[in-house]
Amino acid sequence: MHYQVFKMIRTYRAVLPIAGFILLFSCDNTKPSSPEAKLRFESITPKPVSATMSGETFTLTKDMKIVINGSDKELQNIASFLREKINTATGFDADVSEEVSGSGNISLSLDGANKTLESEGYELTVEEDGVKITANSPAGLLWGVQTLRQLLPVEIERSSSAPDVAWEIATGAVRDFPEYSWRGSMLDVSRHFFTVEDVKHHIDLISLYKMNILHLHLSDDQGWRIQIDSWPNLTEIGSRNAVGGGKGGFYTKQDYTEILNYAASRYITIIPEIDMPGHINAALVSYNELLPGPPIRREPAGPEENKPTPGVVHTGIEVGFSTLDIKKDVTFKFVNDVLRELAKMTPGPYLHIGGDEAAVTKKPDYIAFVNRFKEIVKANGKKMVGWEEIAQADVDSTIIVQYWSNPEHAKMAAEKGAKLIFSPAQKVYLDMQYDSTTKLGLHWAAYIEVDSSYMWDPATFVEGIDRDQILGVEAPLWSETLVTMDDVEYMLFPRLPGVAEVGWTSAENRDWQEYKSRLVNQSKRWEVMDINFYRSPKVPWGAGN
Ligand code: TNX
Repeated sequence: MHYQVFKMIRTYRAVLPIAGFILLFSCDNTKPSSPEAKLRFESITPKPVSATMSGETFTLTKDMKIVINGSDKELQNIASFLREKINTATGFDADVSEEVSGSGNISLSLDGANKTLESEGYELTVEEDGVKITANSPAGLLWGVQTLRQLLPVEIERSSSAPDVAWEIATGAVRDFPEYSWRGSMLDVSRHFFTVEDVKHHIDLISLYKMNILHLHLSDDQGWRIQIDSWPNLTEIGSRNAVGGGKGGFYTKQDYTEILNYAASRYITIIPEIDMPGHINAALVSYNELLPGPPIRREPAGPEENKPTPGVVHTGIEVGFSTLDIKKDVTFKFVNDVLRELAKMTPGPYLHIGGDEAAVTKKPDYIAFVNRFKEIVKANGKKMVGWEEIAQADVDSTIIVQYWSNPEHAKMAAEKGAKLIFSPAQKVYLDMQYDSTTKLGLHWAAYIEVDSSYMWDPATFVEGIDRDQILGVEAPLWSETLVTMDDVEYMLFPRLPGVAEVGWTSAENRDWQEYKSRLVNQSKRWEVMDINFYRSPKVPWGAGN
């Protein structure tokens, strides 16, 4: 039809104004979705509850706006996040506005979302003349924005403007909400320290895949990483080193607040962990009075024997040799002070007290410790989280137990009515090597290839646990062998998006064969983001990788 009009114009120049009129009003402007735009729509990760395409194209143009329905601060923040991404990559100067005018806009709304989407869900509609995202909560809206980001060409991830990109999105609708409310990543900042900037980067990485929990392992035998005013030596001495004798470090309260604020802007809850009563060497060597034994200081053995040595922070990677002493009053002064200060600086509802691998704490002492921690955490207005071993103590429905290795502990926790987080070491310990040739990482639990970390279901992983008791999943990243963010990225990618999907997408909706082609598409984004990832032979990355 276009060609005919064209011919008509050529032949009958005299009727040009009429032809123009016809062209303007009868012409079909519809542009079918490009194969690339379709592929992006099909590659949303984690996989949404539903996503259907309608075959046409929406294109970002320089006159676009981000329209918000109200002056709500959170709405504005989310809009600014999107604006920043779009303007940086496109070179446009899109505004955030409360005025609805023109077309080609992206509108964000906290009104009118379907209640069945619950608190974290969103609806995203892409039509030829605009995009609309609605949600019941700011978190849901951000997840919708993260989906939109994945629908845009990968150049949207650039840190400078990309010329000549057609900013096209396939039209269609996404309706989405998570399977589990706890979708976490844990970063061990004790064995090696990671700066505030590193942690922010980590937050950016997990947010792209809609994770909402960042657990910070703030203390261990090898380093104490958080300022505690009432016990200054914890950081004065206890933060000096890292595994292998490397550079230590710690977060001041101000640093910690900066991390919290950044996480909050991405709707991520920080779970701070102080590991007790074992894994406590960094504190013991900072304060002699905490050393187990009689109040008169005994002569401790040297670090080569793995005994706490005053003033010397352990730099090896062996575990299970340190403990607090339950008979000492000063022990509970310490625990009270630390948890009180930590509770005060943490707005979120949880404190993680560790509780793992207390190999040299006598069993009755261990149970008494956990019961005391429980009371102290409660008195500070927080909910206690602990590694699975705490299931041996008096845990109840107010307690969250983090399963990592022994199914008996998980069952015990469930029988006592506690809630569970699933971090099975042989599936989601992302410090595990991919295979025997991986240069970084450990392998005591397993070699974990990308397919293995994806193919499991928290609801059936340990028999006999009620789905309702499972809050979700968390992927720990222990840092004995990880020094730089490049190392961190290499262990996270490509496994982390898969763990995020285990938490977000129902088991029925997940399939490795289908998922692995989505990963290929996601990897193009990682390349633009300069993420250091493992080119697993399990994934058909395609040419150029
Ligand atoms: C076990 S799992 C640990 C950590 C180590 C990790 C190394 C758990 C609760 N404790 O102390 O860093 O293995 O993979």
